[in-house]
Amino acid sequence: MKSLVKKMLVVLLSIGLVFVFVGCDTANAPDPAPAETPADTPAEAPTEDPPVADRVITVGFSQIGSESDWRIGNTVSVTTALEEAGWNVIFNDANQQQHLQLQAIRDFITQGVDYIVLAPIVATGWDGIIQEIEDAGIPWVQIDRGIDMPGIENYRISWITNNFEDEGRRAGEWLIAYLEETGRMEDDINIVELQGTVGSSAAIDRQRGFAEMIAGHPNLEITQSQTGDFTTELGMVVMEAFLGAADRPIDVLFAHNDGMALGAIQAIRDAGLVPGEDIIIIGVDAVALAFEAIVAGDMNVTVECSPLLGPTVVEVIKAHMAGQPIEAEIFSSVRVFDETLSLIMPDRFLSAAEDLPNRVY
Ligand code: GZL
Repeated sequence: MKSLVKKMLVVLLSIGLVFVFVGCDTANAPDPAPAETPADTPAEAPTEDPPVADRVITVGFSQIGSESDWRIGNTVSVTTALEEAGWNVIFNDANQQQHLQLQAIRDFITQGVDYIVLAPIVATGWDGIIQEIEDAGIPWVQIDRGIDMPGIENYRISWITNNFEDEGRRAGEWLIAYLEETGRMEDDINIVELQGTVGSSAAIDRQRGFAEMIAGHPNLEITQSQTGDFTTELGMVVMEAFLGAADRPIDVLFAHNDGMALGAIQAIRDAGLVPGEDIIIIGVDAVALAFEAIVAGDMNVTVECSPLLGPTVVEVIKAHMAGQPIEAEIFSSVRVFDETLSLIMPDRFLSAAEDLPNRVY
């Protein structure tokens, strides 16, 4: 049943429908503090405003798209949490196009939303719209990927994210441990890399972290690196190209997300090779399908990056409404799941088979 719901959500999201998740009525901007009742107000004065945290607000959520199971999990987490808070949600899926995010945010401003939640597709090109949000006096929360803009931390009320560079480092750390454990650390290892969306901080930082970890081992060489835009379809197409262009056997695939890794696995099979054996497959996100592939032996490892940011978004907005202090940056933890090293180094790596029942995205 859950997969049917997810498929329905994917279909609706993919045609870019703008949803309005209705909590209750009224979209009036909340007064940050309950209005004081003037002393000379007659006894039949209207009842006090409800506590600030109980105010019904309208939140505009600008989401990148529905390009991966991670993204869909992020959308479900955030919209569900906002809806469960009793708030009105205006959701926009920008179909992985920055100009549609900019347009959606301008619409939110025109509609006079009380808060904006933004998941920025790439790190640049936001200076103008952020000034427009500032001029409109609308508080906003940044989630997921980063924005490169001087003083950005002074504009948003918080950034709820993951440490992408650490995810890249952990992927490199796992590969080195695996090669050591399998006696291949002195071999010449040919690595190909499926990058995420060009210009996104998730891709830039994962690439940097991975490269940093293997830098001390010149025999570990990234021979081909190209974007698959975080999608399964492009992951397959680009892996086909890697295989066709390789002048020596490919030993390792480092994919910036599990979705691209799963597409690459299909290309590896089509080339008559055995994924997980002929080519070591490393992914990031820790989506359920990756856990299933690891348990089946088709994939070797996934580095967790949590999309379940919704509850924290609600906490941050409620704290802001109540005038309470808010952390400037909030990171989720990074765990690494496989079905090999976790059996001998349980302090460093976790078993995918054990955690599969817990996966929710
Ligand atoms: C990471 C997120 C990335 C995921 C992809 O926080 O921005 O975008 O790794 C998703 O699956 O498309």
